[in-house]
Amino acid sequence: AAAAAAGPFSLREVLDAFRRCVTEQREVLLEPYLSGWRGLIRFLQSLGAVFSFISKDVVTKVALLEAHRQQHPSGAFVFPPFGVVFFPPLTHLTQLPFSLSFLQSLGAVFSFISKDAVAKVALLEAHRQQHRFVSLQSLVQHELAAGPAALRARPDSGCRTVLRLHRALRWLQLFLEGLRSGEPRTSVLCTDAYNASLAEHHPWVVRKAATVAFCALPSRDAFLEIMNVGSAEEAVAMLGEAIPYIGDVYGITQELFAEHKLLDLP
Ligand code: 1PX
Repeated sequence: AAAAAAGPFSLREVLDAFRRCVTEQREVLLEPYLSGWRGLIRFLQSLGAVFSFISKDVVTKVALLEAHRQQHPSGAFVFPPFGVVFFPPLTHLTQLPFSLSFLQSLGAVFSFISKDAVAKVALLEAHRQQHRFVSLQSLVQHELAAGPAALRARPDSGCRTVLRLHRALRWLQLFLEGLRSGEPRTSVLCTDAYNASLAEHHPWVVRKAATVAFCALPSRDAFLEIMNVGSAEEAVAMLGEAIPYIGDVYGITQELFAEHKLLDLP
């Protein structure tokens, strides 16, 4: 597993992890659950790397132009303005005025999202190892033993952390379903999936930042390619295989949290 974690992202590995998650007794195993998340995070980090690569490249070019300008103060070229104005509704990045600070802030949004997910996965991994939890069910049972009030008061509980990832898993399920459906505008897919899942749990400023960053997502074809499972047809076929497993994990978790009234843990 350690060796696999070093390679490039592949949807296959995420599919395998979520497939291994659910036991015959309908328990959700924590080890594959967290492996699946690690795979997803690597994907997100590669998106972040693209933005930081682009913005570094722009920084270099801007510096070069600035040097030219200073050398020839009477130079003829006019520099594009660097302010950013957001005009919603946006559906694609090209609708935005070009700006370096905008590119950098997109990179920052994606790295913020992946840092948050990394921190949550690490916290859960620590809980799992400390208590040798095998399943999500045993984690919930253990934390509930102290009483619901004590659980609600803990900002680092496994339950509230799982709940955050659980909501994000719903986003993933919807987004992948959208990709499979054939809709080419990934920004629309991503925004719709987000509005139907995570958005209601996020404050206004996070919703706005996320929605703007979605406009910069790669095309559907690029997504199918980065999934690393072969041709576009093969990628779509694998999505068809993966979505039910993800849906199953989501459904069992949802039921478990509803049963114990944990769906609104602060
Ligand atoms: C082939 C497609 C694969 C796509 C894989 C992408 C993996 C996405 C992983 C997203 C993980 C997001 C976890 C967010 C958890 C969360 O809700 N955290 C918030 C609350 O936490 P707190 O501890 O404070 O209660 C926290 O405030 C963080 C918010 C960050 C903004 C989250 C926006 C998430 C948008 C969904 C991901 C979009 C990624 C686009 C890539 C396709």
